[in-house]
Amino acid sequence: VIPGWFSEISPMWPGEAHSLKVEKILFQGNSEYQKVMVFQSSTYGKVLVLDGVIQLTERDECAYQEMIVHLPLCSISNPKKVLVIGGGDGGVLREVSRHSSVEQIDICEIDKMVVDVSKQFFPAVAVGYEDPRVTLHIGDGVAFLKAVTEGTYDAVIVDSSDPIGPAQELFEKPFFESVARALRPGGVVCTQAESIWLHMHIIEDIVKNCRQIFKGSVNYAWTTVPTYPSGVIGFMLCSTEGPPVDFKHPVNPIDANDRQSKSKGPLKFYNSEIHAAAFCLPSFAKKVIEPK
Ligand code: AAT
Repeated sequence: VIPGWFSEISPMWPGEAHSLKVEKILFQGNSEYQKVMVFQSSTYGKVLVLDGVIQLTERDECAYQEMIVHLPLCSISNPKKVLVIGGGDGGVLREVSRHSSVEQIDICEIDKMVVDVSKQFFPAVAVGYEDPRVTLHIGDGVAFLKAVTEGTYDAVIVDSSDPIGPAQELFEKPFFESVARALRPGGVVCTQAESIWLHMHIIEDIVKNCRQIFKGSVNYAWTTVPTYPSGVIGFMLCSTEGPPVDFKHPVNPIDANDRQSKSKGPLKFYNSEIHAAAFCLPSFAKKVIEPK
């Protein structure tokens, strides 16, 4: 550990640790669930860290939040009811609220401290909470989904932390089953699905479970986020049985229906070309995820 630097050390990426130079620690606290820290970095703006793992930086959060939202929402026409699991920082809400067809946005985040700290230190991210369509529920996403009436949502977005700690169950089969139940026929889910460089075994497991549960389509997409481990992160995109969803050919372009973009600023990362490209996999990953 180098003095004055933050290093992201975890058994989930043994033998490597990305480091950022720290200008100033702005917040440190222990919530009921995890250690919460915010620091000012030299080159990536403010950084939110939970249990030693980077959740977002001001400079590159756009890549993750825009992709995890617009990949699913641009793949179906007219999304109306959207559920977000995790995502307490509000960045996913900010992106969902760009879609003018959406009428209801529910979010279930386990840790109120993440919400409060984001509102205090990341106003351009937490701006997502200002949309009147948003209802915040503080609680465990697993329990929340079990109580949802069957067929309620057009889309579920699982913006979860890594499967060590409170998010562990969000990567397990029973959770995916309750997501499928909560979706209408032809509804879509997009979940944070780790890195093809580091976690092929986790991805293989998720893919196997999803193929059993989601009778529509099952796809893996990925993007670049420089401050996430290995610099990339992936998403599992699935649809339930019903009207078919072709994730690789978006039917609901965001450029056409971006709403209130003044308060939120314009899209910085997502566009239709990058949407299609995100589903192209390197050969080593394709062999596991899409075996012929
Ligand atoms: N928006 C980008 C940041 C995240 S946040 C992940 C959120 O999931 C955290 O706020 C965490 O408190 C919340 N969370 C964890 N477990 C649960 C649960 N069981 N129910 C509801 N919310 C939960 C993603 C970072 C990705 C990091 C990649 N290395």
